[in-house]
Amino acid sequence: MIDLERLRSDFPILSREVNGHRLVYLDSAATTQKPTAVLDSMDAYYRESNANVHRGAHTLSAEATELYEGARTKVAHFIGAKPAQTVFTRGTTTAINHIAYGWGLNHLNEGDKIVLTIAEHHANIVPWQIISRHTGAELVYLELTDDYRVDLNGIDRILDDRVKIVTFSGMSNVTGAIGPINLLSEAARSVGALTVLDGAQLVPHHPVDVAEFDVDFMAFSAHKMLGPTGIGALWGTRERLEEMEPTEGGGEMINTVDRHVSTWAPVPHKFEAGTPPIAEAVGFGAAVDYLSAVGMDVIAQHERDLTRYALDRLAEVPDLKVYGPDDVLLRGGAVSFELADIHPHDIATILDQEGIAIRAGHHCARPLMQYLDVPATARASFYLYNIPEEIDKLVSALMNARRIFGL
Ligand code: 7TS
Repeated sequence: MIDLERLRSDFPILSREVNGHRLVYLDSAATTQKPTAVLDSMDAYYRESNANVHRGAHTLSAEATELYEGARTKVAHFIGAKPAQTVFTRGTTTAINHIAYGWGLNHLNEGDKIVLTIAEHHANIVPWQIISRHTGAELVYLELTDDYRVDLNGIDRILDDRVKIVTFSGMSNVTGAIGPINLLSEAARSVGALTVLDGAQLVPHHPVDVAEFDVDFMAFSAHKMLGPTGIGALWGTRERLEEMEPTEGGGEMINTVDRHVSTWAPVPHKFEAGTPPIAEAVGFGAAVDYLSAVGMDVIAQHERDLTRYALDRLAEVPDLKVYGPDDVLLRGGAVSFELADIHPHDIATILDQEGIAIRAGHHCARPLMQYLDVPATARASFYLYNIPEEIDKLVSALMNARRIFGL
């Protein structure tokens, strides 16, 4: 059990007011709030140890390097991985771009196929479209079942030896649906394709041991798991990271540089050109420390309880339709919905008047919106600091929205 009152007091922003109401933050799928431990770690780094990493022999530089590499070790261990296979990136988007440009561009050819699901975030669609334009490889989409899960029916017809990459999210930022990670990676293996797991929504909310997934790459973002913006990670198998080309050249990523040729530093540094986001890495390390101290199992259970409560309470609101599975074992706490024919942006604006932050829009998943045949949805999303009272406030604000629209 989480002592929620105590935990919430670790997040200074949760006690602020918005439009005369105590903030109800239900937009953690977009980005999460930050505990004091994360803020303090970054502040202390700048106040006490600020220097560039992997360079000068002076004390501060050594301290900064130790903090930066120490953060890598923390983040790697958080997902059951080795630091040498954990690359710091700007976030999930950059991590997937590294794979697309670093691997895809050099290994894909005309006639090859990239298989993805219709529920992907643009971060896991657009880089592949660009690579497809460069290489002639074709994008093939898996669609969804009636309960918004990836439809594996007919996957045998789709998967053949032209498929080189199968890429999918661990949890949808729109429907909240989880997986099926292992079924997709097994299917991909059976035709020799490599697998990319977009862990942006999975890693923050579930215990993840990457060794339990038979995937080649996994990407995630610090800011969705209590850490700062501007940093995330790309995990890969040693073999794939070795065969991947660097996508950015510059300082830090080289072994030798001559006039016309250079050789690369070993992985993970090969992919970290330039001065890295050092304070952000420190904050990322503090974030995973915080999550581990609470316990990822405990967090996942808390979110399942909250999501169950939210789905039951939302079912009381007339004309409200949820786009996502109902079984909380098959889904996480991103709950997309529509309310009668009120535009999601109007819902979000009305809720904001009561201090309630939700997201409305296409959630960077336009192909999914087209597939669901909606222009946009409203989305409430939960994290470890949310409480049932906040869901009650959401529901009464939605009832209020109905009244405002004369329903
Ligand atoms: N993949 C998924 C599944 C996501 O939810 C997001 C961000 C990304 C990739 C991209 O992550 P970034 O950190 O590189 O931007 N999702 C959202 C969202 O749902 N609302 O705002 C950002």
